[in-house]
Amino acid sequence: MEIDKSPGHELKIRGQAEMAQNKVSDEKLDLAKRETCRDCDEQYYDERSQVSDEKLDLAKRENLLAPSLVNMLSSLAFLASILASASAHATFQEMWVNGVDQGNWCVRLPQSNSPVTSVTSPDIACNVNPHPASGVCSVEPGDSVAVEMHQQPNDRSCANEAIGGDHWGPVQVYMAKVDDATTADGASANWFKVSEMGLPSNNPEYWATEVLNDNCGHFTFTVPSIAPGQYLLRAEVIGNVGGAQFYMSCFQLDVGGSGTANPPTVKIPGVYGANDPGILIDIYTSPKAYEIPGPTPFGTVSPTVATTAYPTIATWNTALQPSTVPTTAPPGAASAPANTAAPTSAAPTTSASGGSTPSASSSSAAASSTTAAGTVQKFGQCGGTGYSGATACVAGTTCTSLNPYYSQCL
Ligand SMILES: [Cu+2]
Repeated sequence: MEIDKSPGHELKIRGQAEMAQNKVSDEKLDLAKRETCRDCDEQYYDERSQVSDEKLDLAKRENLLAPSLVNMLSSLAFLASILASASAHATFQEMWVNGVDQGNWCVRLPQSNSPVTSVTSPDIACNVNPHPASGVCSVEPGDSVAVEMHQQPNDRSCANEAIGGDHWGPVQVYMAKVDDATTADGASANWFKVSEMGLPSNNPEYWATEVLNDNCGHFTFTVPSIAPGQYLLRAEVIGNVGGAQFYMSCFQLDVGGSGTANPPTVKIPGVYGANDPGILIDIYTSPKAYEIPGPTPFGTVSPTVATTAYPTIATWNTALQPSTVPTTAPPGAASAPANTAAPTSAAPTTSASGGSTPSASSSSAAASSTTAAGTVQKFGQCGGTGYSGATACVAGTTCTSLNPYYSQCL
């Protein structure tokens, strides 16, 4: 695994290692980690190797650590959060456009739910050798887009926290204009931020990741009035658990419409420094404010920190949450060209996701949602620009226009 060797991160790591040494024996720590992480062997081994590194680091530096710092960090809550973090990693897996489920059609799914921890690694752009996406999703300026995070692959249950284990921190969305979203390399793309949320309230302390957890993993934003063309979209959570953990997925988009903006851009990696205020932070001090790292979002204003309780009523209607991921193309979507591997993927392409790239002919949205000739099932497409399938909705539903490109039986 990667260890960020920035001074700030080492400070955090030393604190954790001291905790491990002072409060529990190696055996107990090991046992506790196993118990908190029965379902995630890979994470378990990752986290355990991190502890080993931490202890090594500690051995070299224990004389440098002030006793007061050890005491400060030696709270049971802190220990609990370290142990819990192993079972609570997560990935952005799905997307919604104007309330229509795109599934994971256009996401380059990460291979694991473990975080990236180095702000200088190319992996921080689009995760570590992600699987190729099936295709490209269509959006328009003004569309309401939601990205959806969960801890485990294909588990969309609202009963499970999107990202648990006290992974407190901001949620951010970046976009980058590219020539071809199916082949673009995120680490060399030119990114601008379109949405961010950090600490929406400090009384009580309430983080953007808690907004995710209270909304079944969904974070919703509006596509700004940017120039049409192909884009990568990067959704990110920074979970501050004894050192910043970066969780990101890149989605492949085709932006329509007639927007004209080409916002100023940053490079990822490059945009973050390990010592940035929002990255080098002791989240356990209950900060009253939080400086979100990276540039100011384009076209939106970040909310100021409220000093009253954040309304934690979910804005996402969990009754609509599907239990499975659709296997057909969402409306207006394009398939990835055959034989095109994901740009940054050096990994085997025989994985379940990589092997299931559909052919162009299977991307007709109407195909799987039409039961009998001319009858479209509930939630199936029944109209829209470029649509040539059945238009009659099954009894009890009505063909409803959601936008010029998509009508749905509702
Ligand atoms: Cu973690």
